[in-house]
Amino acid sequence: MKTLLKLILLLFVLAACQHSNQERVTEAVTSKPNIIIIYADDAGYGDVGVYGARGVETPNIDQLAAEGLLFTDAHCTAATCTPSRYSLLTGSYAFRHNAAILPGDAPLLIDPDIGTLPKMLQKNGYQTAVIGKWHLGLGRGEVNWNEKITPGPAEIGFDYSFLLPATGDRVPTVYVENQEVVNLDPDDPITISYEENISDRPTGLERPDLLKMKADTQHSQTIVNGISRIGYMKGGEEALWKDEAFADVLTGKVNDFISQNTEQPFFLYFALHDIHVPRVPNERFVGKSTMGPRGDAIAQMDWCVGEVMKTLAEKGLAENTILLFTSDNGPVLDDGYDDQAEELLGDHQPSGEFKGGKYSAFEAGTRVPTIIRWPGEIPAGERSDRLLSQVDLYHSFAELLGYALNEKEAPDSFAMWDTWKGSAEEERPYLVEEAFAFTVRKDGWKYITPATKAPDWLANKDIETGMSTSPQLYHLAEDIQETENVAEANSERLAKLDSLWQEIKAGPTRQ
Ligand code: NG6
Ligand code: CA
Repeated sequence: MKTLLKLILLLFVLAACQHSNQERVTEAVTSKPNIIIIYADDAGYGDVGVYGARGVETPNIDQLAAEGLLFTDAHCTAATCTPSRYSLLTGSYAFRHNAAILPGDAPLLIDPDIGTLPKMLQKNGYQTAVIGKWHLGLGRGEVNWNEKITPGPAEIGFDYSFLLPATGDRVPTVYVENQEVVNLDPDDPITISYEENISDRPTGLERPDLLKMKADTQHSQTIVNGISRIGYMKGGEEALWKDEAFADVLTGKVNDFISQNTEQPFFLYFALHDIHVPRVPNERFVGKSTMGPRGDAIAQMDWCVGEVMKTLAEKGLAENTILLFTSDNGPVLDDGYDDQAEELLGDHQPSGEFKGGKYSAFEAGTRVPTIIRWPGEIPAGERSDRLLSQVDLYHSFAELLGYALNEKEAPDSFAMWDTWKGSAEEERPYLVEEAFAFTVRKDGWKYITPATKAPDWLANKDIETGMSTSPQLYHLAEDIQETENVAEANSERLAKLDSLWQEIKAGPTRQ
C-alpha cells in the first residue's frame, strides 16, 4: 500500500515537472530569439561540403544546411576582413570610414558614438559577446598592452569579449579578455612594434630553422610558437597563445557564454580564426582532409560549428536560436605561409564556380557560404538564390525585433528579414562589393570601377584582383564567370551604373 502511494505521488510530481517544462519552452520560443553569427575567416563559397567541397568533409555545417536555409548569392561587403567586419557590425559601408586591413597596433576603428548591431541588441534586452578574431583595432593608438585596453568591444556594445586582437598572423599573439591580456605576468610586460625590431625573440628571417612553416617576407618577423608573424613583439611569454589550441579555447569560451545565458536572450558573434593563415589546426584534425593544413583547418572550422550546435541542443536552446554561419571574405590559397595549400588542392574548388577570391573584385571575393537556421521559423533544407548582403543584418534583425532605427543608425542597411528567413522573394535592389576596386551589381549586370594599383604585396601574388584601369562591365546573368568585359558595347548601362555608384558613394543609402 505504502509503495502504491509513493508511486502515485511520484507520478504527480513527474506530471507537474513536465507541465512546468512545457510552459518554459513555450515561453522561451515566443520571447526574443538568441542570435549567433559564426563568422568564418577566409572560407570560400566552395569550401563547405554542401556547397561542393572535395577532399574534406563538413558534416556539421551540412547538417546546419539540412536544418536551415542555404543562400547561393549572399555576400559579405568586402573581399578582406576588416571592412567586412566593420559593415557587419555598423550597417555602414566600410569605405565611408576608409576601413582597410589593419595592423595589430591600430586604434579602435568603430567610433563608440555610432550605432552598432550589438548596441541595438543590448537596447532590446540582449546580453552580447564577441569571441574570436577582432581585427577592428583597440584603444586610441599607442596601446599599452599591460594595462586595461580601451576603448574596444565594450564601448561598441559587447558585454563580454574574448579576442585574438588582430589576426593569427599578427602580433600581439595573446588573448585579450574583457580589456585585459590573459595570463599576463606584470614582470614580463608586452611591447609590440610594426616599425622596428624591438624584440629579443628571433625573427623568421634570422632563424628559419625554428619554423613550423616557411613564410614570405612580411610574415617573417617575430617567431612565436614556431611561427613567424607580421610585426615584432617582446615580453608576455606566459600569455602567448598556442595556435593549435585556438579552436578549443574559443569554443570553450563560447560554451561558457551560452551556458551562462540560458535565461535571457543573447547575441553571440563567434569570429573563428579558421581558415585564415597561419593554418595550424589541432592535431585531432591533422590529416582529416586530403589537402593538408588548409583542408584540415576546414575540418576544424566545421567542428567549431558542431560544438555550438551541440551546446545549443544540450541547453535546450536550439529552437529559440537563430544560428547564422557565414564568412568574411572569399578564399585564398597562398596568403603568406608555405602550407602547401596550392600543391595539395586536388579537384577542390575553394571559389566554387566563381572567379576570384579574397582580395578580388570578382564574384568569389564576397560571395560566401551563408546558412541560417531557426527551427520552426525558417524552412529546413531549402535554398535561396536571393541577392543579400551582410550590411543588411543590422537592420534586418532590428526589423525582426520591431525596433525602429534612429536616423543615424546603420546608414546603408536594408530591412530584409523576410528574405533572410526565406518567406519573401524580395532581394537587394543592388549590391556593392568592395575590394581594391568597387563593384555595383544590379539587374544581372556587374560594374567594376576603374582602379589604379593593388598594394605591392598583392601585386607579387598570383591573384585575380579584378582590377583594371578601365571600367569593366559583365553581364552576370549570362556570364557568371566574368569572362567578357562588355563595357564598350553597353555604354549606356555602364553610365547608369556609374551614376548609381556616384550616388552610393555620396551618402547614406538606407531609405
Ligand atoms: C595581408 C596579409 C595576409 C593577411 C591579410 C589579412 C601580407 C603579405 N599579407 O596584408 O597574410 O593577413 O592581410 O587578412 O602581409 S584578412 O582576412 O584579415 O583580411
Ligand atoms: Ca578574412
